Amino acid sequence: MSSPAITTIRGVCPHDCPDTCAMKVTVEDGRATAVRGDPDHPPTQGVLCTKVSRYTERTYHRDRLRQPMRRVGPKGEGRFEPISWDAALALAGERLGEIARRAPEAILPYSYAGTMGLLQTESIAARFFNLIGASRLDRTICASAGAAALKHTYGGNVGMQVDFIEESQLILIWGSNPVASSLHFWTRAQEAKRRGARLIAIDPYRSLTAEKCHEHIALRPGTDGALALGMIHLLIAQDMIDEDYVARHTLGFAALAERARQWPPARVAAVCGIPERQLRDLAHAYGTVKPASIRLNYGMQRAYGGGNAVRAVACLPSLVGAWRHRAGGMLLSTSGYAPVDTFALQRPDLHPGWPDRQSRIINMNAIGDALTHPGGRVDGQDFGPAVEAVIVYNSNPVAVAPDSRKVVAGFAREDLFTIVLEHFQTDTADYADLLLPATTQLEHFDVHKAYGHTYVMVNQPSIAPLGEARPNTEIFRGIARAMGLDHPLLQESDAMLGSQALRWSDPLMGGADWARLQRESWIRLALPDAPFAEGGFHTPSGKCEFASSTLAAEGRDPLPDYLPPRESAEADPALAARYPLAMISPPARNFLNSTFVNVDSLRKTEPEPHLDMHPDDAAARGIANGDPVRVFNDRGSLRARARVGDRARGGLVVGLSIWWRKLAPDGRNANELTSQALTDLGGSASFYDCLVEVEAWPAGRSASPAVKPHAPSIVGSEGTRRHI
Ligand SMILES: Nc1nc2c(c(=O)[nH]1)N[C@H]1C(S)=C(S)[C@@H](COP(=O)(O)OP(=O)(O)OC[C@H]3O[C@@H](n4cnc5c(=O)[nH]c(N)nc54)[C@H](O)[C@@H]3O)O[C@H]1N2
Ligand SMILES: Nc1nc2c(c(=O)[nH]1)N[C@H]1C(S)=C(S)[C@@H](COP(=O)(O)OP(=O)(O)OC[C@H]3O[C@@H](n4cnc5c(=O)[nH]c(N)nc54)[C@H](O)[C@@H]3O)O[C@H]1N2
Ligand code: SF4
Ligand SMILES: [Mo]
Repeated sequence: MSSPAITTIRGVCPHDCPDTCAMKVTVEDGRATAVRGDPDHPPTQGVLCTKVSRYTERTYHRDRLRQPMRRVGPKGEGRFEPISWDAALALAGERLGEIARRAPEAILPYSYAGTMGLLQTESIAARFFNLIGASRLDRTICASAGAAALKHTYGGNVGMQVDFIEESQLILIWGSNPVASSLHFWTRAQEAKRRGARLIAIDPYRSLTAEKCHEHIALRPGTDGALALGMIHLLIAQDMIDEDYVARHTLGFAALAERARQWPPARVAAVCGIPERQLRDLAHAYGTVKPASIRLNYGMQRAYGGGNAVRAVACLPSLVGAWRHRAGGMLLSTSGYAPVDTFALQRPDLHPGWPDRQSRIINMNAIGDALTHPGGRVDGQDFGPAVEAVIVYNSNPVAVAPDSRKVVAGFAREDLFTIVLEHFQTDTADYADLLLPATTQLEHFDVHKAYGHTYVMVNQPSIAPLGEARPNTEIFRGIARAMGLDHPLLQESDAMLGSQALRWSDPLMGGADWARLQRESWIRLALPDAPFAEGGFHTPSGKCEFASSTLAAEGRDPLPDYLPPRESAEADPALAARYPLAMISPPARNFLNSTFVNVDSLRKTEPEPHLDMHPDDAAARGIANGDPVRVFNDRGSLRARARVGDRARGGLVVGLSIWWRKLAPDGRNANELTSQALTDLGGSASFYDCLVEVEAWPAGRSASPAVKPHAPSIVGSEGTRRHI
């Protein structure tokens, strides 16, 4: 008997996580048996998180989709029958071809970051949608408020490098829970702590991270802009400004100082709901301890004023000259450094109207409204054609998009032609007409950049596709062929796409070429350790723009300000009187958005949806720890189990996310309650700008127990939702 052939293949974790780990995949006789962190890749340091350590469990999961399927039952019920690839592609080609000839903008792509690979996201798919002139999707569900803020302040998604965090003496972890969502940053922050650094968490929730920091500032959600302006006020008032750095490398200091004068400590403390002493201590520490770094993340970006809040925080490192040191500055995203050749990958010039007449843009956060819109002119605005076909890949909108009731109503339209490319039969897949099996990262090739470190990387496939699964690129090539589109750019191979993915001549590539990247698996971008020590921001002025020239050119307020959440006592007292509690729904540690929720061993760690509540809020409603509760607002309602304790500050409830609706006891998740309203900058989602009320679920109401999984949702003429 010969021993099994064992090989190790180098890959990349594809998930929407700043850490973008390098993986080593052990393959025995064609089967992946283990996935480990690569010890040689500096950001990974040999460690993967719990979720991805289980990647083989997910890959070979009994429910993996292995063949194309066609819907046989009503939409939402999730009943399918297998069909051949030829038949599936012919069906897709026929339906899409007919719509594309008549009204190309009636076709809508819907995708996000199920994988972050440059090829399996927007390469052939983008070329295909460009060529047919489909509607364009504004991919704003996550990071666009912060991205817009960084663009107006630093000129792009750029910041300090994670590699030097352990040398920081002060780390503000602001709107971020890296223990759950950026493990490798957290490892470095702990090293800094061992070396004497002070860690301060700024978060309305005592997260797994906040509980491990030296201090926790539990401000009211959505008030970060006021906190940052208060810090600016004190830094200036107490002479803690690096005047030389400000004079040489920033724009608009006098105007910013004037704005900050309106934010004295007492006002800030009242708005943020924190003791004034806490603000004073924070400003003093930030103004005196060097080097100081800020790990800013998405918490604050999910409320209306999120863009302005990020702008205000982003001013801080320049005010104190933190950028002078490689362990100082701010890290929100580093994705703007990598010289990705987006034009080559996506070929916007394939669009029939290029460059003057582009297709309409639909904001992905408003998918509920877009799919339920009749089309044409409504309230004086021309929407264009109603959406007739949607192609979903790398995303699970029925679970993750806000205002589920509308999203479900849209996807439930019998006249909507829906294709879903997936690994699993997700909540969204239940509404597909055609469900097409996609390969996982172990089965396909890809090229990656990261948003939490500064390496570009290559993922080699380690196993053959499971069943009949195909890479997204190949599925789009097939759909194009079935529509009779024979443009050669739609048939380029993944290897060819990989060779085009980066601008090799960019100085940041340090002379590396495609052959070297493939040989070495990753390349560190050739950045200076402290990229803005001598200014050189990517803005039009080359300076850190406190007063933004680009915002001024758009006729908007050039300075950062505090804009209260739309759903707050400040902005809407009447609504706050009816729904006095703010709800946030940040990521659960062992899920990755809605990915992994169906992996049994991980779901065991989050056995059911919980709602964290402060003891005062619970007592006022007669709710005890462990009680079932109903959470509701005008958009919908949801059931969860109360977890009463000191994690949520008063006035706040927290439901960790993102559950698959059909795996939750009542067939719903937090997005039943969230709204489609957009943020101030970047048109981002405002998941955490959400007022609710909570009540004890009346005892003995066993007539409304768990709803049967797969239950479709119907929206009646009054907009009321019921399950059948
Ligand atoms: N395990 C795991 N990791 C993930 C994900 C996941 O689902 N699970 N998702 C990935 C994705 S897509 C993203 S975008 C990132 C997200 O990464 P992070 O932004 O770090 O997300 P969270 O870990 O939820 O941390 C956000 C924190 O902000 C807090 N917060 C909420 N509202 C506010 C506010 O108004 N102000 C302040 N200061 N804080 C607030 C929340 O309580 C939470 O603790 O994580 C990625 N990594
Ligand atoms: N209430 C609430 N809602 C939220 C958030 C929140 O904090 N609270 N967070 C928001 C954020 S930050 C984000 S980024 C979004 C995330 O929303 P999504 O990007 O939709 O992320 P996932 O839920 O992980 O779904 C990704 C899907 O892509 C599939 N997939 C993975 N790889 C591939 C592939 O190669 N091919 C194909 N065809 N499919 C693949 C996976 O199986 C998975 O079902 O959710 C947002 N929604
Ligand atoms: S999800 Fe993040 S921490 Fe986990 S393996 Fe992937 S990149 Fe690393
Ligand atoms: Mo995200």
